[in-house]
This record gives sequence, C-alpha cells and structure tokens, in this order.
Amino acid sequence: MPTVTKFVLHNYWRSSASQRVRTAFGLKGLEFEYVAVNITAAGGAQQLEDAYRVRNPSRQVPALELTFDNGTTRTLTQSLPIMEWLDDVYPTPPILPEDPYLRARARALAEIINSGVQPFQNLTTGSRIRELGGDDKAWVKPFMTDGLIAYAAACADVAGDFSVGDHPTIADCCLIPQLATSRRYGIDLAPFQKLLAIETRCLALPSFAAATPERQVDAVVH
Ligand SMILES: N[C@@H](CCC(=O)N[C@@H](CS)C(=O)NCC(=O)O)C(=O)O
Repeated sequence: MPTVTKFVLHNYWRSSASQRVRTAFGLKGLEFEYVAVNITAAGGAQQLEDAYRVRNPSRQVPALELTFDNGTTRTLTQSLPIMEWLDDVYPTPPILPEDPYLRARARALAEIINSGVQPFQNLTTGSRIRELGGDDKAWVKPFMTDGLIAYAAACADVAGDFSVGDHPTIADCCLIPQLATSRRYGIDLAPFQKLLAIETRCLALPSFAAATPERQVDAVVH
C-alpha cells in the first residue's frame, strides 16, 4: 500500500468540523499543511467556488488531500470518516476505544453532534432561514442545548476523564468545538459541568489546544 508523504487540510479556522480533524491530527502526532478556505460571505464563500467543489461536492470544509509516495493524490471529505481513516492507517495512539461496544458508543456521541446539531448551525442553513424571514440564531439555540443534554446523558455511564473512558476519542474531538460554538451563541453551559470538566482536560492537551480556532493562521480575532 502506498504511503502518504503529505497531508493538505483545506479548512477554516472557526469551522467546528475542521477543528475535529485538526485535533485528530494532533492526537496522532501528524503534521499537515494548512490551506485556509474562507467560508464566510464576507470572505468570498470560497467553499462555493467550482475549484473547491471538485475537492468536496458538498461544498463544505474540511477536505483532506493526500499525496502518496507513488506520486498519486486522493481526497477525503467528512470529518468523521477522515478521523476514522486516520485511526485505521495510524492506529497509535487510538482515537477510538478498543472494545467494539465502546467504539460504537464513541461514534454515537460523535453523531449526536455531527448529525444532530452541527447541520443546524451551518452558515448555509442560517442564510436559508434568514431568506425565509426567520431568526436563524433564535432557531438554532434549542438544537444546541438539546444536543448537549443528549450528549451528557449519552456519556454518563461511559465517561471517565474523557467522554468515553480515560483517553480522548473522536467524541471529544467533536465535543470541544461544539462547546465553543455553543458558548459563542450564548447557550447556558452551567448545567453541563461534567462536559465542562472534560473540556478542561482536553484543552490542557497540546493537541486540543493547537486545534482551537484562535490558534489558526487565518483566525480573525476581535
Ligand atoms: N458533516 C460534515 C460537515 C461539514 C460542514 O458543514 N462544514 C461547515 C463548516 S463547520 C461548512 O463548510 N459550511 C459551509 C456552508 O455552510 O456553506 C463534516 O463533518 O465534515
């Protein structure tokens, strides 16, 4: 099997799905080249351009471009499959538990955020709601709160220092950006003390800290 010689991550500093993948790279101790794709309307909505659509037909970040030692290139999309691929190809340290039941539980937690919350807070979703005359911010907030309620309940019996056991998994890679986004939207996080304790432990790790939006080259920090 050819070996990857270069990773190029097409991503955006404040994209939660991008942050998941950046964190997984950090946990694996792997380096990647950072290509910024400005997904905001003010920044030109580069994800909607034809040149980017070739990389990701969904016109979203992230997209991970792989260059192999035989000169070929391939692209992966969707943050969860990208993280799973990283874990398959670079198994140490694992970012999924070894036990199949716990693996499924970690995946379920990741999906609570990936499919149960994040699509509702997407830029495209917000702009379509505004086009229909709605208040996208007010609309999305209950999804964020409900998602965190579900996540807290779903990890209650398996959490240790992290969401599943005592090692970071793909679930934590999803949780940390979601907590930050929820905070930015003014969601009351006080009821989620266990999740906040997990967040503190995660952010004490260099891999999680280095993946945070503020630390990225394209960050716009006011
Ligand atoms: N399920 C996808 C979600 C990707 C996604 O929605 N990315 C957002 C940023 S977090 C995006 O590119 N949004 C652009 C838009 O809404 O136009 C994944 O996990 O990769």
